[in-house]
Amino acid sequence: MAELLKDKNILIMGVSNKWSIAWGITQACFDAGANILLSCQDERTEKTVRELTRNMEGIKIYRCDVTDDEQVKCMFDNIKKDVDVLHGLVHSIAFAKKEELEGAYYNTSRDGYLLAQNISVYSLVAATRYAKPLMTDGEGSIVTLTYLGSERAIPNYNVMGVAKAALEASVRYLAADLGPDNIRVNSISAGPIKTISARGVKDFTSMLKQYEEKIPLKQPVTQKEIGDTALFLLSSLSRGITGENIHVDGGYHILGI
Ligand code: NAD
Ligand code: IMJ
Repeated sequence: MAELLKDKNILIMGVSNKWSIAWGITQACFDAGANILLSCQDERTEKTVRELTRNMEGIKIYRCDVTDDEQVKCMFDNIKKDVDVLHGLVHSIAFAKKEELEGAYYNTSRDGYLLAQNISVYSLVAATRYAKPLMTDGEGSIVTLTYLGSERAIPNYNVMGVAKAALEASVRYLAADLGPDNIRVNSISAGPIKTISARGVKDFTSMLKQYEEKIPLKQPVTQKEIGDTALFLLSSLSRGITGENIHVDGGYHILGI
């Protein structure tokens, strides 16, 4: 797999720490020879990411809070100056208020609903708009991360499930928009993984245990497995695939439970 992304410039948004799914994707892409560009939310995550990438030569790091249009624009302006062309974009960002991730979905506040959509969905639309003019090499691949809670009513996922449904619909509309430019847009529906975004979630550990007992492949998925699927979607091996959602969840979604 050493050459799959040789000389390809891949922007990965959403690395915070070594548990981040985006970090698993970064490692897979780096090992496949990509030139990696990372974007982090704030000063604190940037510091952690600089430490994580200390020995990875050539990695570029940007700071971008996706709720701020000016920061998104500024990051892509800087990327244009630094690399001129982009081949891949990975969006691995989601956020909802903690209090909206438990109890009944009908208690979701207007503010909490809009915040989840803004950070978890609109950010993909905005990043795609800025990435498109940089994908000038006759090919491009955009990958985002979703979860089964978009298709099923999974306890506590609530407003995030509705945001992921909108994210998956956005993948289809963006794929239709960008197909003529040979830019593909796909999502990976990952099984539960203990990242910082998952750790604080109500009943997460008991949910993970139930999932581990039931999954056809018997092993919970890891950041590395998500990374390898992202590598496939970013590479020309997947050149016939767009608008698709690939479940990387050990087969959990096929079960009738
Ligand atoms: P994570 O906490 O490592 O990643 C979430 C990222 O979102 C963080 O890096 C954070 O900085 C970023 N973010 C939040 N608000 C932001 C903002 N305003 N501006 C810029 N960045 C912002 O957790 P993760 O589990 O790696 O999540 C990555 C993606 O994977 C998310 O879309 C999540 O919904 C999805 N996902 C996670 C799981 C799981 O079980 N962990 C399963 C399926 C899908
Ligand atoms: C999150 C909430 C509820 C149930 C959940 C999750 N299950 C899983 C997750 C079953 C697997 C993790 N996941 C798929 C996410 O997309 C997490 C998103 C998230 C997590 C937090 C926790 C901390 C916080 N806000 C968050 N926003 C989004 O304050």
